[in-house]
Amino acid sequence: MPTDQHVLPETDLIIPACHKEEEEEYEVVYHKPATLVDANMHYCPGCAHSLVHKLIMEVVEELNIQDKTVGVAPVGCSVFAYDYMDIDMQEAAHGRACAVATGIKRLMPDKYVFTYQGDGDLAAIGIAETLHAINRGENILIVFMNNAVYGMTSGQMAPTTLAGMHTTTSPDGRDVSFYGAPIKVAELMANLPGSFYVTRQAVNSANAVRKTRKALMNAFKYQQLHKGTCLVEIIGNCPSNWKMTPVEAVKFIDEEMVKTFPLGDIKVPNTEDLKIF
Ligand SMILES: Cc1ncc(C[n+]2csc(CCOP(=O)(O)OP(=O)(O)O)c2C)c(N)n1
Ligand code: SF4
Ligand SMILES: [Mg+2]
Repeated sequence: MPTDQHVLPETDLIIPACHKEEEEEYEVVYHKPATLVDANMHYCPGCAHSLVHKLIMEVVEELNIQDKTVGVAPVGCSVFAYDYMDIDMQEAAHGRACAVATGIKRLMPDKYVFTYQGDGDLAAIGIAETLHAINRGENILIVFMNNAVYGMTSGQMAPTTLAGMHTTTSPDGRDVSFYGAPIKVAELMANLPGSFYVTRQAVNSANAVRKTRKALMNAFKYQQLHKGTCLVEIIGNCPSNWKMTPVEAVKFIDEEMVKTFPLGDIKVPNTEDLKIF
C-alpha cells in the first residue's frame, strides 16, 4: 500500500548544462532504415534472415525506391518478410517466387522487383521456376538465402546440405553417393545466358555484411539496365536446426560452409554495360 512518503514531488526535471552539451556532441552513426517496419521479428536469435532483411531495406532507402520496389516472399522461415519490409510485397506459393516476380516485372517494368527465397524454396521445389526465369533473363533480383537446411520445417536435408552434414533426414550425415552432392546454385545459374550478375556472399562478420550490402546495392541498380537476372546468394545460418549457438554457427560458416560454397563474384557485368553509372 503506497504511503505519502513514496510519492515524488512534482518538480521539473532539470538537466545539468554539462549533460546537454554532451548530448549535442553525439554523432548518429547508425539508424534503423525507415523502410523497415518497427516490429519485433519472429526469427530465432542469431538467424541471418533478420540481418539480410535490414540490408535490403537499407539499400531501398538509400536508392530512394521504396514506392517503386516490389518484393516476393517465399514459403520458409522468411514467409512473413512482408510483415517487416515496408514496401509492396506479394506472397508466393512454395518455390514459385520467380514465376510471380516474372509476372509483376513484365506488367510493371519500371518497378524494382526482387524475390527472397531459402534453399528449400529455391533449390528444391522451385529449382525449375528459378532456372527458367534466369534462362529467360527476367529482369529481376533473386536474393537466395542458403542455410543448407529446411529451417521452417525443423531442419530436413536441403539440396544445399553439405556432404556429411547431419540433418533430421540425414541423421548419419549426407551421403553424396546416395543423395547427390550439394547443388551450387550460383555457379549453376551463372552458366545461363540470361544471368547478368551472380555473386555469393555471407553475413557472418562485419566485413561480410559490408560486401553483401554492396552486392545488393549493385544488383538493385542493375535493374535499370534491363540486361538480365541478378542473383545474390547469401550464406545464411540456422543455429536452431544446426544445433549450434549463434557464435558456433558464425564459425561454422567460415570453417565449413565456404569450402563448398566459396564467397565472391561469379559473374560480373562487363564495363561496357555499366557505362551509364
Ligand atoms: C507445396 C509445399 N510443400 C512443402 C511445404 C512445406 N515446407 C514449408 S517451408 C519448407 C522448406 C523451407 O526451407 P527453406 O526454403 O530453406 O527456408 P528456411 O526456412 O530454411 O529459411 C517446406 C518444405 C509447403 N509449405 N508447401
Ligand atoms: S529455424 Fe533457422 S532459419 Fe528459421 S528462424 Fe530459426 S534460425 Fe532462422
Ligand atoms: Mg533453408
